[in-house]
Amino acid sequence: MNGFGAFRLLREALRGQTGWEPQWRSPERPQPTYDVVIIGGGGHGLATAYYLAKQHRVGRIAVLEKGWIGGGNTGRNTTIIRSNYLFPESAALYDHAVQLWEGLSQELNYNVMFSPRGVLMLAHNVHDEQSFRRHVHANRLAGVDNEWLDAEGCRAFCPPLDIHQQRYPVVGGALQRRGGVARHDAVAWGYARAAAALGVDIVQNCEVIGITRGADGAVTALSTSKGEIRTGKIGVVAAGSTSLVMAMAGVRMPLESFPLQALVSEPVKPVFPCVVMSNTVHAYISQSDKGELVIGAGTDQYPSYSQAGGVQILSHTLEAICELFPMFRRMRMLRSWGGIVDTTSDRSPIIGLTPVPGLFVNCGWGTGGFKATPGSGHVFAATIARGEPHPIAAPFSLDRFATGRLIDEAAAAAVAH
Ligand code: FAD
Ligand code: PYC
Repeated sequence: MNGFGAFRLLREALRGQTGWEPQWRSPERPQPTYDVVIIGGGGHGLATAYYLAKQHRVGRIAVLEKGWIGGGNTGRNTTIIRSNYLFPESAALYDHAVQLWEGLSQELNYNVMFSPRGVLMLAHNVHDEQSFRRHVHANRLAGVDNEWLDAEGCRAFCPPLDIHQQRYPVVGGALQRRGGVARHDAVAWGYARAAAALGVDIVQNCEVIGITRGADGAVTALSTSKGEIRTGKIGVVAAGSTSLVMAMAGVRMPLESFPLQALVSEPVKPVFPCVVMSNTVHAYISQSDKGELVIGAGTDQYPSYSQAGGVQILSHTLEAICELFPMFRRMRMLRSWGGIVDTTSDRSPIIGLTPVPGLFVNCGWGTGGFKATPGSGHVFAATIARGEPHPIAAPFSLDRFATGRLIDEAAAAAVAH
């Protein structure tokens, strides 16, 4: 911080922080009419609004958020970014996102702290090794970086890792060097600021409570906690609450909702250089720029809407982390939380049109949607604007659950769900 910055900080502290300018416009109430309304002010919804405003001439756009922007899964996730999925359709979708991550801070003129420090997925047995090697080959064929490391290679890449312990011996791992992490709330704030600058209304504390359809079945309006809004196009981007919101329009979704939990340790000096995931033991770990170890678990085993952390799940995960990284055994944990993830039966998202004219949906990212935020927003915006699926989004249509053209990414989804 330079001298001017320090002086401003002191002045604001002394006068009760009254001089800060908000980073984005956030009107208290919505307008009575919009051309497009996005339900959900998470990263995906805000990114959708940004690309709609920047790349498509669709008129007036609003993002309605029932709480505060980024307060859903966007602000609750462990920020792992990678594109090493098995099928070409998925590789195209997730790598589209990684390519956008690589230039996102410049695109938004906002530091989202994208840090491609490498994501290592550990193999503990022959089955893991076969599965990951298959992913490595498939990814390379699709032009996505991924490489197999033997156990010594894993240890060299991540020195805190104990590859010889008895319980979860490491036989190797798949490494995506372009993978990494970003700062989750900066992603929401960066998209919000850029979208608002292009004229998008971002209305917080505005819950959608009803969707109205006309005689032809098409959407015509929304009821919200801040009044009625007329609109002909609605994009539902309400992870965790998708089934509830879509039910307002009479659409039943092929989704199940589960809590997914994570926790952070006390902050320490930089000790952990990369991201490590172990699907087999349901644990993954990285270190934030604040110094906290960021640790996550698999989903709870039964559906619910509880966002509280549960000791039983977290203690299982911490036991596994302590086996893999014995040097962390004496670390103290600071806090834990959960977020509600919408999961599909093939562990792939749903992006596109719905049976209701004017109603579009983007959901089902399960435990892994943060990594897709820019790509998801980009292709969903094009889908809403044109009224037909963007080519990258086309395989992820809702009707694949009727046609049977599923994209089974259970192994690549990594965190069990
Ligand atoms: P959200 O950020 O949840 O946004 C949806 C918004 O809709 C919410 O803000 C909600 O308040 C709002 N909303 C809902 N109903 C209404 C309504 N009726 N009216 C108005 N607004 C409404 N993904 C990864 O890729 N990597 C990870 O490392 C990772 N780790 C995770 C760890 C945890 C603990 C959790 C919970 C998730 C993790 N994920 C991860 C998944 C990822 O967080 C999500 O897939 C992603 O953030 C979804 O983004 P979104 O913008 O769609 O959802
Ligand atoms: O999708 O890579 C992922 C992930 C890691 C932790 C939670 N989700």
